[in-house]
Amino acid sequence: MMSLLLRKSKIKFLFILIVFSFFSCSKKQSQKNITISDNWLFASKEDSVWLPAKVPGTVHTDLIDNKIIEDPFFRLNEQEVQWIDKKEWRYKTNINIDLETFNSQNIFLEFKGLDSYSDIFLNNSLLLKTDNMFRSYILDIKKYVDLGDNKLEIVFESPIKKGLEKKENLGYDVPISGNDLAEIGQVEGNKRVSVFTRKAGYHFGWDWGPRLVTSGIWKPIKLISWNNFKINDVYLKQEIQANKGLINAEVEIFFDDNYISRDCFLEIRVSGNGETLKNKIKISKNSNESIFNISIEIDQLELWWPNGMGNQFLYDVEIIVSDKEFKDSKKMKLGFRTIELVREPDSIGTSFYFKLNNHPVFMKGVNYIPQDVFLSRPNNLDYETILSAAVNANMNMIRVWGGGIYERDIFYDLCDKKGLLVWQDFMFACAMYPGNDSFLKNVKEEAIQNIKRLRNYTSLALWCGNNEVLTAWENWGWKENEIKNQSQEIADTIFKAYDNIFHKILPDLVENLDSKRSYWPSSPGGGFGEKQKLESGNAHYWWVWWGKKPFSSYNDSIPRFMAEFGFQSFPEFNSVKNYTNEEDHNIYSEVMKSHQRSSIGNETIEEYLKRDYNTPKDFENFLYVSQLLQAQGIKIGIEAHRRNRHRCMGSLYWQLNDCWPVASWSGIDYYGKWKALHYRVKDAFSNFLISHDFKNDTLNIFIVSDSLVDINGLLKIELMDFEGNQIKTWEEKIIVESNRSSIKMKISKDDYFDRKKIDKSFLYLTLEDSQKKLLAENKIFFKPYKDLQFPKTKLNFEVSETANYFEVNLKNEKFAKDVFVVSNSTNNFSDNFFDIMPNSKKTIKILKQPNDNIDSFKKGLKILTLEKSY
Ligand code: BMA
Repeated sequence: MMSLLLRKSKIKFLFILIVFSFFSCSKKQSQKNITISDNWLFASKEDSVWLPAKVPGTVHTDLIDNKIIEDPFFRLNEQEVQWIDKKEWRYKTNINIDLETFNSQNIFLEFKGLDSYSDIFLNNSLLLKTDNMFRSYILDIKKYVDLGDNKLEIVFESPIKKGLEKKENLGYDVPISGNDLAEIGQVEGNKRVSVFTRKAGYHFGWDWGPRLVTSGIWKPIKLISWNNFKINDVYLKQEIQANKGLINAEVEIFFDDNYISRDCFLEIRVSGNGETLKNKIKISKNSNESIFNISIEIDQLELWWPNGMGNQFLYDVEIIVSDKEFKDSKKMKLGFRTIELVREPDSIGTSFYFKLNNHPVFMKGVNYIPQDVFLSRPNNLDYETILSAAVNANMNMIRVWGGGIYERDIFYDLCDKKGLLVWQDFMFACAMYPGNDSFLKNVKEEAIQNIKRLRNYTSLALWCGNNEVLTAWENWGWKENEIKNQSQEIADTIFKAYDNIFHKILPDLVENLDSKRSYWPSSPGGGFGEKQKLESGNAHYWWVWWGKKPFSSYNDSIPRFMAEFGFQSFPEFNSVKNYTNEEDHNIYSEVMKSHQRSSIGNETIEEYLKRDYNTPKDFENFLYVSQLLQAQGIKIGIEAHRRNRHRCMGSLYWQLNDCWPVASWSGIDYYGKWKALHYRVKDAFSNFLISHDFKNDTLNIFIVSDSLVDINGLLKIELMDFEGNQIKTWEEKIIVESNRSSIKMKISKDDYFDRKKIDKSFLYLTLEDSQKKLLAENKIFFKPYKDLQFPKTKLNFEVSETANYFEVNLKNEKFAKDVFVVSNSTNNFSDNFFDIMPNSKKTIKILKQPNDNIDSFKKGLKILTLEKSY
C-alpha cells in the first residue's frame, strides 16, 4: 500500500515537473544577440580597393594578413609602418536583418570597443561619433534598418592627427613622459599627443614597447534585438554574517514603451554545493524606476580565498526576468569574501595592507601589461596560460597597470577562478592630462562603464587612480618645469585637471557605484620625501636600475607596500632568433638596440652584470647570464619585503609579461618562454620561505610563513663545499607560527666562516615539516659569483617520454649552479635555471606539443651552466 502511494505521488510529481518544464522551456527569449564578425572589408580613405578584414582586429594586423606590410616585430620593421597611424581607415560589412529581428520592438547595435576616433554610418547615415577606446557604445537603430541587407561602415580618423588638433586647441602644453616615442613617428616636430586620446598609453610607445598606434574594431560588435523587457545590468552586493551569505542584487530592467505589465517576475537562483536556492518576486513596469532589488540568503557559506590560502569557491548566480510568454536571464559567478585595505596610523606611519576574510594577507605578485600591442591577438587560451603562470609562481595578486587597458572579461573570470586578487588602475600613466569639460565628461563615462563591468568580480581588490602621475608632478621636476617654461597659472590649471580626475571624479564614482571597494588615488602614493615614502602608502622603488644602487639596497628600503621594483633581462637565445638575423647577434647591434627601449638599458644590465658575474663568453651566454642577474636581484627584493612583513605587506615586481619581443623587466618573454626570474620567483613567493640577513657579524635565519596555521618544523643549516663535503651542520626543531616572519636561528660569523674555503663553500638552508617534507630551501654564498671557484663538472642527462611529457633526467657529482636546459619547445619545463647539489639527481618535465617526437626534442636540447658561461 505504502509503496503504491509512493509510486502514485512520484508519478504526479513527474507529471508536474514535465508540465512545468514544458512551460518554462517554451517561453521565448525576450532578447536575441548576434555578433557581427563576418564579411568585413577595409581600405584606407584614399584607396578604392577593399581588402578582407578580421573583426575584432586592428588595421595593422589586417595589413599584415593581406601582406601589405611585413611583421612589425621583426628586426627594424616597426620603423617602416609609421605611416599607418597618420591615415584614415574605413571598415564595412553588410548586416542581414531577418524578419524576426526586423519585427522586434527594439533593435540596437552595441560596439564593445572602437579604437579610437570613429564615425559610424548605417545605410549611409552618420549615426554616431566615438572618441574613447575604453568605452562601449550602444546605438538605437530601429528607425534606420531595412529588412535584409544593411550597410554598416565605420571610418576611423588618425589618432595622431586628432591628437595634434586637440593639443593645438588646448592652448597650453601638458607634460608627457618620454615613453611616448613620438620621435619614431616623425610627425610635425615630434610632438607627443598620447594624452589627448582616451586610448591605451602603451600604443604610443613605452620603455618596453614599440610605437604602433593602432586603429580598428578591437572588441566585438553585437546586434541586439528585444521585445517587452531586457536585463540591462546586474549588480551583486554581498554580505557575510557568521556563516551566512547574503546577496542583494540590484537588477536594471528595460521595459519596452508599449509593454503592458502582465504578471512579471524577477527571480534569483544560486547554486553551490549541489543544491539550488531560489527567490522569486513579482515586479511591475514602473515608468520612473528601472532598478529592482532582490535578495537571497545562503546558509553554511563556503568562502572564497586567494591562491595559497584555500579554495576559490564560486557560486553560480542566475537572474531571470519572465512573464507568461517571455524571459531574459543572466548568469554570473560570485565568491564570498570580505576584503579591505587597512590604512591605520601605527608606530611607523600609516599601514597599507589588505585583509581577506579578516586575515591580513601579504600580497605576492606582479605588474601586468597587455599581452600584445595588437589587442585582438591574445585568445582565451593565452589568458589562461599567462594567468596560470602567475598562479604557478605562487602569486596572489596581479596589478593591471594604468598604461594599458581595462582588461577583457576573461581576464577577471580567470582571476576569480584562480584566486588572483586584482589591483586595478584606471587607465592613466606617466603624464598629466587635459582638464577641459569634454575630456572630463569622457573620462567619467569611461569610469562608470568600467566600474559597473568589473564590480561583480570577486577578485577585484582595489581601484587605483593612476600610475606614477602624482610622483611625476611632484618628484620628477614636472611642476617646476611648467612654472618655469609656461607659468604658475598654467601649472595650476594642469594640476586642477589632476585634482578633478583623481581626487573628485574617480573617487566619487567608486563611492557611488562600488562603495565596498577602496580607492587609492595614485601609485606610488606616499609622502614625497624619501623617508616618508617608506612610512605610509605604497612605493615604486627604482633606485635599483634607474639609480644604479646595488640589489642589497632592497634590504634597507622597506616600504609599507611595494607596488613596483624591477630589473631587466634579455629573452633567451631561441626567442631572440625569432626577431633577428644572425648578423644582429650583439646587444649593441642596431636591431637589438631597437628591441631595447629603456634609455639606459643595455649599459645598465652590463654594469650590474660585471659587479657579480664574469663577462660572458658570447652572445648566447650574455642573454643567459642577464636572466640570472635579474632573478638574483628580484629574489633579494622579494625576500627583504617578506622578512619585514611587520612593516611591508606586499611585493609586486615589475613586470610579468611583454607585448612584443624585447629586452625588458619581464619574467616571461613575448613568446611565452619563462625567464630564470619566473622559475625562481616560485620559491621566493612560496608559502614558506627561509631567508637571512647579516647584522653585526651575526647571521640571522628567518622563517616566513603565509600559512594560517602553526606547524612544527625542522630547520637545518649545512655548511658544505662544492664537492659535497659537509663541514658543519646546525639543526633545530621549531614552531613555524602562522602568518608571520621571525628569526629562528642566529649564527655568529666566527662559527660559519672559514676563510680558506670562502670561495668554495656555501650554506644550504632547509625547512622540513614533521613528515620530513621539504617546505623551503635556500643558499648563502660568501662572495659574488664571479669570485667563487665552481668546480668543473660534467652534467649527464637522459631523456625519456610518457604519454604527455618528455622528461629530462640530470645527474651530477659536484655542485652545479644555474643549470639552464634549453629546448626548442614553446612550452616551459617544470623547473629550470636551478642548482644541482653535489651527488644528486634532478628530473624535469615538459608538456609535449602535437607532432613532437623524442628525437627532434633531443636534438634541440642544450645545457648551459654558470660555470661554463665565461
Ligand atoms: C614603472 C612603470 C612603467 C615603466 C617601468 C620601467 O614606473 O610604471 O612606466 O615601464 O617603471 O621603467
